[in-house]
Amino acid sequence: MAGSTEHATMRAWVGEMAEMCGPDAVYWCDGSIQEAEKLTAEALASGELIQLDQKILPGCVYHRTALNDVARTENLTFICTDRKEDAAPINNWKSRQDGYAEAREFFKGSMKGRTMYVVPFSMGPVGSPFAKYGIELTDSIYVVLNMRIMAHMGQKILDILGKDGDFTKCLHSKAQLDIDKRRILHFPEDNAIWSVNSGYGGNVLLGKKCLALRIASWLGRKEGWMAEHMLILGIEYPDGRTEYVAAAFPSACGKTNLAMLVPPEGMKSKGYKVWTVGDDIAWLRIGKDGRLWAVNPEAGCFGVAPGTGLKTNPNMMKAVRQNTIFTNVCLKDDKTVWWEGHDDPAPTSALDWTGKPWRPGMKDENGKPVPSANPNSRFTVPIKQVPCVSSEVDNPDGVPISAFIFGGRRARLAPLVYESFNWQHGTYVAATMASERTAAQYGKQGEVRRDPMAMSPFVGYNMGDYFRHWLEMGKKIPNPPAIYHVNWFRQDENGKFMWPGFGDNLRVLEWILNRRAGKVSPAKTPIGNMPKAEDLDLSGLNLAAGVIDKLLAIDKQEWLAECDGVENYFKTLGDRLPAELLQELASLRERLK
Ligand code: OXD
Ligand code: MN
Repeated sequence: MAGSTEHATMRAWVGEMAEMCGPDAVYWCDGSIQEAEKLTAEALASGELIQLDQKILPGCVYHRTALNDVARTENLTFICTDRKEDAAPINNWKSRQDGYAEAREFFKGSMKGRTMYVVPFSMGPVGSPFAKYGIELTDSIYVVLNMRIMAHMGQKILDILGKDGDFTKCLHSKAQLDIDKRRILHFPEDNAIWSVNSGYGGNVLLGKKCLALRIASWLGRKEGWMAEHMLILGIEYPDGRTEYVAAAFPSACGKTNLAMLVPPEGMKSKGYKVWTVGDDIAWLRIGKDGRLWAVNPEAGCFGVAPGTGLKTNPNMMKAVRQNTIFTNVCLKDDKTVWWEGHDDPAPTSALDWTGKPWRPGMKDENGKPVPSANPNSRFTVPIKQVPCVSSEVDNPDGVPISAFIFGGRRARLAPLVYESFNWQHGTYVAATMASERTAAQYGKQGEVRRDPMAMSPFVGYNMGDYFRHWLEMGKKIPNPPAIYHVNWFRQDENGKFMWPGFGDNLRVLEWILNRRAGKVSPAKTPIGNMPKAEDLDLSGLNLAAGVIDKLLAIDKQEWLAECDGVENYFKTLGDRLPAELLQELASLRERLK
């Protein structure tokens, strides 16, 4: 099929890429259901996909990636700019020239015997002032079908681009899935992304991390808006009003669960409801009313399966009953799926994510339990299937944000919640956020890893310039969101979590919104404003005596030590670190004395 477009530069670029990659055919996707059915049938026939039980899981399919291709490969991900300092100091860097030259060799002839699919897509509601358009060329049907869920895709994008509209040029080839030749390259100066030798979502669904965060953060700085690694959540009050918050957490902090939180009984009966606008990425612009407005650029969720169950995320469990692509989970003999943390009992006989027979209790040669699903196994599901999806999810203007919430996983130090004094202080709080390593990660347990704004793998330019952009945006937003820090993971002397988390986190969000509404006054502390215990609704929680005081306690010595850690971290960020952040550090030290 030719693809109905008169966009001459687009056609020329597709032709040039096809020449390099050498596919047997080029197919322009129209985004229709018929097309998706046809491609699915082809992928089922070739073994790229496996059919699941269509009575129990209608519209669902199963996919396995290569064994060495199960997660984003940050060490193989580069920002390619003419000057190194424009990408430094956190990103891997290559010059534009070197990036293209090396990858061209890997792409040459890589699609021989395959079809090159041309996937026109929009991040953000089509036609919205927030929307950014892209064309992804790929030799993977799995990628086409995932992009169809994760973005708005098809002929309508070509229509809106017309003869000369701007778009991000995205090129992907599985090639040989050779890890030594795997590269995820971003060329922000050319508005282009090249990804080769991977088939894992985060590396190959180029609209997601590559475009909607790395390239978009670059465009946002240039054009005066923000691309952030944030969920967007609406909280409906008993009186029917809805306020929106956006929140950023590093991985393994329950971001998707927070985005779909179920209010605890007491708050449900008060009349609170929660609505999901987005679970991973927010694009934010200053609205005519002087507030910051957010859209979710994605149309689907690419969520981590293990740990998802009716207790942790009942909304997601309902969402993935149909039209879902499961990747690297456990495949049961009855052609349904399972993973660690699923509510169903473990299957007595199944294939694990690598395709090998699996049974409960299996141990590896070192005596360690063998999981049936890869720890980073995923489901790809349209966000509209989430029962608590917001009616505003397609609103081209987005939703107004009342608060930003940042958090990490800290066994000590950080209290349950605190409020920054102003935007500049909030930028400092977000820029210094951190998590302690858990047993699930390599390295020394308890060691603190800084992950500014949960964006360290996703800022498409210099980190100091990114902080500068935050500070500059703050000056331009007449009525900015207030900035909070939360910690759901504080532990007692015995290493037990003190806060129940999950739905009960709404109790903290309620305090935040009460603060925004001026209904409660805070206790002022050196690190920020904190709730008075009596202003948190703890009814029905049965917290042991003294626990809430511990959750809200601040140890000045620990905080002074934290300041030393921050100072060392700032030293690694180079000379573009804004002086304002050093001032904030100095003021914090002063307040702690
Ligand atoms: C994700 C991530 O997949 O942050 O969302 O890695
Ligand atoms: Mn993410």
